[in-house]
Amino acid sequence: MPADARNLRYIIIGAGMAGLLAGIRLRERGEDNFVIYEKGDSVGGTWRENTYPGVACDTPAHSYSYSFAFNPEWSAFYAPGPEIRNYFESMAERYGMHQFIQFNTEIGSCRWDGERWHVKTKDGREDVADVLVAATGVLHHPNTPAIPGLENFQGASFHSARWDHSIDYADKRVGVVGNGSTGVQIVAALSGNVQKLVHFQRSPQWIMPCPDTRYSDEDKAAFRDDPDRIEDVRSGPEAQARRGRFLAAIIDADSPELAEIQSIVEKNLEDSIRDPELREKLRPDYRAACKRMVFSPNYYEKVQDPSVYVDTSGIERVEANGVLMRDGTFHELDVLVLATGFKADAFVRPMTITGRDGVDLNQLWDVHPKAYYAVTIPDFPNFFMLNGPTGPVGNFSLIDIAERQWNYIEQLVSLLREGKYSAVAPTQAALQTYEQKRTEAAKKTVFASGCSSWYLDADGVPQVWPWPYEYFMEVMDKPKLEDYSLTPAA
Ligand code: NA7
Repeated sequence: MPADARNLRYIIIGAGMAGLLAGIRLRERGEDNFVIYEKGDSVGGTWRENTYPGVACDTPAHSYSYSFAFNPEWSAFYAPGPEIRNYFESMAERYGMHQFIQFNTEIGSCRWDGERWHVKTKDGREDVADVLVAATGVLHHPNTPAIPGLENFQGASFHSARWDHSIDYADKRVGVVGNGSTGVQIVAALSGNVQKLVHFQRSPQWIMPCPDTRYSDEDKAAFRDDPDRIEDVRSGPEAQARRGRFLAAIIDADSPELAEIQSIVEKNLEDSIRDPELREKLRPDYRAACKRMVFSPNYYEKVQDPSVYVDTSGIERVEANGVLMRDGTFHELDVLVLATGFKADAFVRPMTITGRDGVDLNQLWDVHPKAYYAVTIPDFPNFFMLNGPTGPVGNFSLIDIAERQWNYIEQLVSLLREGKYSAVAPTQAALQTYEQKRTEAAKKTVFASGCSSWYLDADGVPQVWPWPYEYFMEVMDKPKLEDYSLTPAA
């Protein structure tokens, strides 16, 4: 136990990448008065839930690793989902996290009583803490589409994050609704491995080609022997150039960088799709990177397999044995996969979080979720979010983001540990200024250049970090205490 003036108790919600990070960091400084509540039965969050064929992370594996726990054993430049899940399980093991995690425990509500957080689990248990950390993930609650007749389908139908592994797909006619990163990965993986595959696309997606690089035993040995090689993949000149180009492109839709990305994805489409009719079906009418960029080494190749049909004519309704399209085409199907994304504005919800003087987070977030620099909220003292609303999300490593946010949180928490203050929360004015600046900048990003996506709120404003990543690094480096209201300890 560190020799702090105050021995704080912490509650962390979620044992995915970010919750484990918080636990590991606390443990590292000798803290043991904390618990991680996890509603699932194992660690890994999104990598535990998404087990569909082809699941992989589109951030390079060496970047999608904790900065303090490189993994020379990644099998590929883009790691497959099961390997990432194993990585987090091994992290939980290595850093002794299991003793702190309570699995199968869903939190129902959290209430600030003026001094501490009172947390109630769905099964009726109660706990109290000085500090509450929400590490509940970004894309977590499946979005079930309102497609007429979906409930009448007699075959197997499920969301991509609830993959049914009991089915032998080889002799099945499978439909996949949705062509975000998930739908594209599923179709590429199932193509040629099922009897018939229909990919239902409401809006086409630009596809960024990416290398399908597998690491050989020699590569892994080299990474093992020289961690600088890993550092180079994470932040060497190539990584910096890639990140820099992408960043410049998203924050300015008129930048030469976006023009370059546009020409890459257009060339990918022209060079890869032979049939002109299919090529036009797959050609978006909005700019590259407006929707979250889909990376794929093989979707265009796989979608041209004779067993695959891309239907863009719009779903009229689902019937007992298939899907009827608006142009009258009927696709008889045995399985219907809903790769239809997530409720991206849920964050900690549906938990009830009640702050100072009974302020309800759900009401505060009625229009859209807000948080000061994505981490803290006025009237919710000692409450911190990892990968909360308006943080950088598009195609960056969420691990790097969470690590920087933890560094920031850690500095605020240290004010409590020192015993001078009992509560810390940003001021309303600080959040307002942040939101105003952010909204103005967000309207200029490529995400607002004319497409629908899960980045946009009801008014069409992107709920994202609209500035350079360097600025995020800078603000996470040191909290501006003048933007915080600090309650002196009694
Ligand atoms: P996304 O990127 O939100 O994609 C969802 C897809 O589902 C997208 O193609 C949608 O079409 C489609 N969709 C959603 N509702 C419907 C209905 N009602 N009818 C037809 N099609 C529909 O989710 P993903 O799971 O692919 O990816 C989520 C993130 O996971 C990804 O960005 C990475 O961060 C990892 P639309 O484009 O809206 O026309």
